[in-house]
Amino acid sequence: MTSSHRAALGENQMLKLYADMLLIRRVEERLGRLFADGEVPGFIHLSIGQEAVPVGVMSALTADDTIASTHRGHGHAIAKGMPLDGFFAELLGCEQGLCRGRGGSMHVADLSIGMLGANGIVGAGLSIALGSALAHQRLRRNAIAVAFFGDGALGEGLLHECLNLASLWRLPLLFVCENNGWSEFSPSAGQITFRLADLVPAYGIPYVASDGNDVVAVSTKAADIVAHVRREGPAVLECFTTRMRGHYEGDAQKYRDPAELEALAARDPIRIAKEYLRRLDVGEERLQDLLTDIDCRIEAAVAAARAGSAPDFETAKADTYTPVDLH
Ligand SMILES: Cc1ncc(C[n+]2csc(CCOP(=O)(O)OP(=O)(O)O)c2C)c(N)n1
Ligand SMILES: [Mg+2]
Repeated sequence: MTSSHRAALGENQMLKLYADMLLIRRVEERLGRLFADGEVPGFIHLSIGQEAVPVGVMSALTADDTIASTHRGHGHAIAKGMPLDGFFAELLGCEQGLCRGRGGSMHVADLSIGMLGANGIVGAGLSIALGSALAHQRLRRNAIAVAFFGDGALGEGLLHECLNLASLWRLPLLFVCENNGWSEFSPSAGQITFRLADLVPAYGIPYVASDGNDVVAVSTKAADIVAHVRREGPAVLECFTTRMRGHYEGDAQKYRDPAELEALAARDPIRIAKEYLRRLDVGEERLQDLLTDIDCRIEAAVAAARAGSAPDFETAKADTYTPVDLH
């Protein structure tokens, strides 16, 4: 990124990026506490440390664009504009949730905002986004699709199929790899023998890398590459980022070097964004007001979700099993 790019972001734009990241951070910190208190059914995977990727990419999208996400999908959902009430109600397994409590953390979706769903299957969002991009193209919509995926998906055959088809059909599809160096409890370097930067040229589509913890870098690169996808077809953006928490909440991370964990604070995307704001002379008081406002919105959504009701057993069962006549 050039210095002119850095200078191009004014106070209001920078504050918006910061606020969007802070919202994700505070939502996930709140979720972490709710999970520890036993209020969230199932597992949750927090994206703390990776907020600059969804916020930076979403800053280049329109409401008509669609995204498909991963098991670590809260940040994508919120950055795309998912309403907090429906989000928390879904995470708490309530009928009032966006998927009536059937999806939960790993399958939260909201088609009305183009969020096609988090997904518990590694790599599955790739083909969902590809289908959405095909629909955009065939129906001549002025929209693109974005597939978020982790570095763990680099070992999946589906990635090859999607890169190949997207290139063949010149689909309006942006592949966004969130490379946090980990796949569950194993360093990706021990599982993946190639670099995405070396693979992508074989498909004849552009590849761009970004510091995934610097929201200015991500948003600047996303603006350029999204413009390319709208004009010409598929591209890949790889964001190098940091998973600041365990693979899932409750993961003690004994497999991680304490020195690596200690070094994470310096790479915190919220801290990096704050430095930009300080350089723009945005005062601490303004940031404090922002935080208070975000926390109020979150508490209101949590209270509403707690007042929600569990799905009715019969309808939940009907949504889960298809009656089969065995005779
Ligand atoms: C097809 C499939 N294989 C294996 C798993 C088990 N699994 C869940 S998360 C994960 C690691 C994913 O790593 P990555 O894609 O880098 O995402 P990250 O957790 O780092 O965000 C694995 C192997 C799965 N959910 N789906
Ligand atoms: Mg990973």
